Amino acid sequence: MDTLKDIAAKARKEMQLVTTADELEVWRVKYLGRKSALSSASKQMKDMTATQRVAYGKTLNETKQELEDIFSAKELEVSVAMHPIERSLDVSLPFGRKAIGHQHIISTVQRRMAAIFNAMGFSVQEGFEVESEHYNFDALNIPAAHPARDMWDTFWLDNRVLSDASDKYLLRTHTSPMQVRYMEAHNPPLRIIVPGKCYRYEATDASHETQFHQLEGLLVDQHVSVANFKAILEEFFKRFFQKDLTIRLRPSYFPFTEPSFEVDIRCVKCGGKGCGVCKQTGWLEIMGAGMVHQNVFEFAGMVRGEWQGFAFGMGIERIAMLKYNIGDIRLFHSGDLRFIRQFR
Ligand code: FA5
Repeated sequence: MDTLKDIAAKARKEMQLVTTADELEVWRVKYLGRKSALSSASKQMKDMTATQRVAYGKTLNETKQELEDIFSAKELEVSVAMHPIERSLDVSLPFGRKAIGHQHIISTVQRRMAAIFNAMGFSVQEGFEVESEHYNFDALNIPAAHPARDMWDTFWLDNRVLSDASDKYLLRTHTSPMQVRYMEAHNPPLRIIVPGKCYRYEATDASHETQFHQLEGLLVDQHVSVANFKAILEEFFKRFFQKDLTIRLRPSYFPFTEPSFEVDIRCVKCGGKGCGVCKQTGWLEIMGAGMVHQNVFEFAGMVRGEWQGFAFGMGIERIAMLKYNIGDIRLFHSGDLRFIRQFR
């Protein structure tokens, strides 16, 4: 027993002098190795009586445990000394910039547009990306087999996965379905905008995507004219592009507006002189619009002839492309961080 105590005392004393990994290894071999004093001491047990062996074995194990503990503690101490960074951690130091996400350019543009319309009294409404055939087409005066349906190449959904199979479902091709949905639930006068994602089953190119965003607008009151529409839109574009811009209306056709127009703005790049962006015409086609068709009021449950209104639908990506001089619509959803990070 005395030998074990001596070994432990000597080992503790020598450990106080250990400062390097090499010295620690020498200590380990001497006190915990196969040929250590402790190992030789354990061999003496074979000459002891059973009672002595129990007591000796207990002290031997305790001594061994103690030496292993002081070895582990010193090992940690030596390792920290070898890696001073861990020991000298200064929590007040500034840390490296973490890469965090930010708003996507489409969201930024959409919010900017919404803020401008908000200031002009329009509230923001959200529709449904999965729409019924009724709201996307029929209630907008586009019955089945109407040739105008060809204007909106549609992703149809498999009805078997939907519980209510009485209507056909699709991914909305435009934000216009919210016109009827909103008018069914609210009485005029009303002013809303509906920003949101739309889908079309069509080939992609620099200005067409299968998935894009529109911002719908609807104003209904007792006396609304095309002049009101033009004034509001001109004001919107002035505020959005922060320039005085001229807009013009060209006759067009949408089954849910009468009359219908395409809206062009004076080219934001060249101011009308003609450039690559406006294909030398001086004008940029920016959206479809018109005076709400009385059939649409009727579909929404209102009395024919009682109300007037205008509606419009503009492509958010197309407007963003003009504002930020972006040459290809496919960049928005490319996931290319070099593009996305420019709009931080
Ligand atoms: C419509 O979708 C009508 N619902 C707009 C409307 C609303 C007319 C209210 C009258 C009253 P159009 O198919 O032209 O119209 O689309 C409107 C705008 O959406 C286009 O001017 C364009 O800016 C954008 N757009 C249409 N298709 C795509 C596409 N594939 N990729 C990107 N933008 C598109």
